[in-house]
Amino acid sequence: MAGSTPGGNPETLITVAPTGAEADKSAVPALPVTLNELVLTAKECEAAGAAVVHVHIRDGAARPTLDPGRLADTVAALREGTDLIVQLSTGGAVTDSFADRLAVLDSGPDACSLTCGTVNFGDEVFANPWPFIKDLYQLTQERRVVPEFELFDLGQVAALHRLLGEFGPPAGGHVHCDLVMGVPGGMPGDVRTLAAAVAALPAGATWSATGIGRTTLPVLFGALAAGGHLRVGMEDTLSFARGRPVARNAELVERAAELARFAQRPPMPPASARAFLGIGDRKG
Ligand code: KMH
Ligand code: ZN
Repeated sequence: MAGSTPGGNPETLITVAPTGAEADKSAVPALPVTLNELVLTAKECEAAGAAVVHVHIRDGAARPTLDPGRLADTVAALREGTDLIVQLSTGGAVTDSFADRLAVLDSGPDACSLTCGTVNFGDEVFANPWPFIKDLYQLTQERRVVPEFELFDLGQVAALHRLLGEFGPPAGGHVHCDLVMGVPGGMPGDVRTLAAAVAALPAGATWSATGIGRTTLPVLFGALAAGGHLRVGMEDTLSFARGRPVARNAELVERAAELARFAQRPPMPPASARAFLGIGDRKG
């Protein structure tokens, strides 16, 4: 399988996605929505073993926003407070315009998400038509922002092959994907589907996986067993165990790190993750 051990990476890249655009702060008080809450969360998650933070931000009323000033402040504050790789979401919320999603790159993140196709998203649609995908990809190349290819379905793997074939390698030269599994409307979060998706990835690509909601643990165990990397966080799951809500993002990172160590693939520190993903040091 592409990017698998043995012979692959002896460490596990852990990404935390602490907020997302969907959960409601009034229903989920532990969700980090202010800049302070986000930076504190990021620090705790770094201490627990995360190397990348996948960032969605909220406005003063805790609603999702792509406000450029807030995004720039967020990038600066995360860089000031942590060594984490700052990956801004270009997916935003399902209601965000393509123009606003492209403008996310103006905030100068280390990395960004880039979803490779449209997917039903519960009762909504997460729109990523080909013209938008290729505009965003070319912008990442121009701005030297390293994309993480988000794959919600097997057809999106085909779009990734097309993208690389038509426009060449990404900034940094390395292809890293994130399999987002278990979204209602996307690929299911099970090991059979995980294996099929990984087998279809471009040669030399590495990958993380995350399972939404109840698929979190099967996907986590499957990814570790197959030599993949991990994404966890309250964007993807709000339950730590049956009937027990997540109390803080860091406990999801702590669990992932413990299982990674148990699998003899300890968490990858941020400096190694930069080299692994082809991201230069922007702090120096
Ligand atoms: N909030 C979803 C509609 C991404 O961050 O790039 C899209 C999403 C993917 O979360
Ligand atoms: Zn996201």
